[in-house]
Amino acid sequence: MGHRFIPHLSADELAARQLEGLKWTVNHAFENSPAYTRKLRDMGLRPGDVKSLDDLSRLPFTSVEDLREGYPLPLLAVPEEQVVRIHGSSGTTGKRKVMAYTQKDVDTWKHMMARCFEIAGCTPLDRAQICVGYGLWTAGAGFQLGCEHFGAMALPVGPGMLDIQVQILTDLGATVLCSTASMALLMAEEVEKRGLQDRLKLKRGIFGAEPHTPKMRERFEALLGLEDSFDIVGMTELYGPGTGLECPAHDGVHYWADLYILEILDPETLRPVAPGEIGEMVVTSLCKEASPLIRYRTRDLTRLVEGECSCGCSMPRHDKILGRSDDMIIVRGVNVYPGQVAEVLGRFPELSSEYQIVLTRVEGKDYMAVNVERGAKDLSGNDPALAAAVSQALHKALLVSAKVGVLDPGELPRTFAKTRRVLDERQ
Ligand code: DLL
Repeated sequence: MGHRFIPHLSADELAARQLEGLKWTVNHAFENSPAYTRKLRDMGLRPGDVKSLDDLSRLPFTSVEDLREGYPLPLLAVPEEQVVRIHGSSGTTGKRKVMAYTQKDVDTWKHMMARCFEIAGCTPLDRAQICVGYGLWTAGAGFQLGCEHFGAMALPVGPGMLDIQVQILTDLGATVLCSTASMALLMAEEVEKRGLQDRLKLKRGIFGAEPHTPKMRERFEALLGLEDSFDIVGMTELYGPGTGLECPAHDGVHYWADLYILEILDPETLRPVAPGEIGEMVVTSLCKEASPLIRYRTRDLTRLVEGECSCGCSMPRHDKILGRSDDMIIVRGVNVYPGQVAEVLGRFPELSSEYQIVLTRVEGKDYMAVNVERGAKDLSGNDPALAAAVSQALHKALLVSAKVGVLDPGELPRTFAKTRRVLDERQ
């Protein structure tokens, strides 16, 4: 099918591009980045040693610790005069991750983001309201670059500022909403509160940056009157948003395998998992100049989706991001992922999509509380019975006891960035 930004590549063509990019990346990193020269030498590798794609498995891993060691410009592989931009992650845990970009890196990123607008079915007549942070965070810059390069009209509002958001939504008739999943929910609830649904022209949502549940998505799709919405993935280390996008077939996320190689590895053994199994995403960039990535361990968990997609895009797919290996919390010796809690809550139609896990320690013992919200006011009534049923279901799924608190709709905190689901008060 006629994509302007997404190339249609056969498996052989893709493999040839990957090999060329891998060779270039390893040579570039070896020659120009002292951190990589050390790493590659330690493995007994020299430039020119990569001869086939199978040689990827001989390359050393790069981790978040490598980024921290090289702070503030980790892995830098170009002279400073070629660096035109930096971006950084929010840095809520530990040091901020700061990555450098050359002009070519910025251009690759804008192309990658334009592909996302293309796959989402946008046209140059679309008006995209960009409601994410501009600044150090990659989100605003990424959507902006991609939208303009694609040729649609960018409405760069930024996050929060609900009065301005609804004004631009209605006055300028935005047709595409670009935001985090949390901001999409916040906007949807605001639109409902103000009774503005009939005045919106929104058709599509491109939302991501954090995990979301089907329930959360159903709610903002319904309240905003979206015809369709698309999960967008990305990370600061690999340019920013737009490393992949869910397509209209909604059967996984197409990722740009001509720009980076994705391996799904067992986080313990660091060997490939069986096809279709869940593992850690490990990425190797193929044309990133300023901060190349060789087998970067993202900590994100997903699986590959096999086969061809009915949407006609030849780029391979991974499942949505199911969580992060460092999201795991340990309660009384039991491993718990927030996503598991979300999944259990999804089975209760009486509840909204929102939840918060609070961990405390009393006299050396861990306690887990899970606060949830009723989906609508008129569902109030038998909260103790509902709390008991949810608690029982959580215990069955997690093998941990949780004290469940049922709150009023909208009582849990809303955010326009990424929602923090776990409050660990044990330290
Ligand atoms: O969150 C980039 C981004 C902005 C992506 C806007 C999409 C939209 P970081 O702040 O570096 O970059 O965080 C990257 O966020 O490793 C995942 O753990 C998580 N993440 C990103 N997108 C999704 C998603 C941006 N669609 C980290 N679903 C990643 C689940 C996501 N998790």
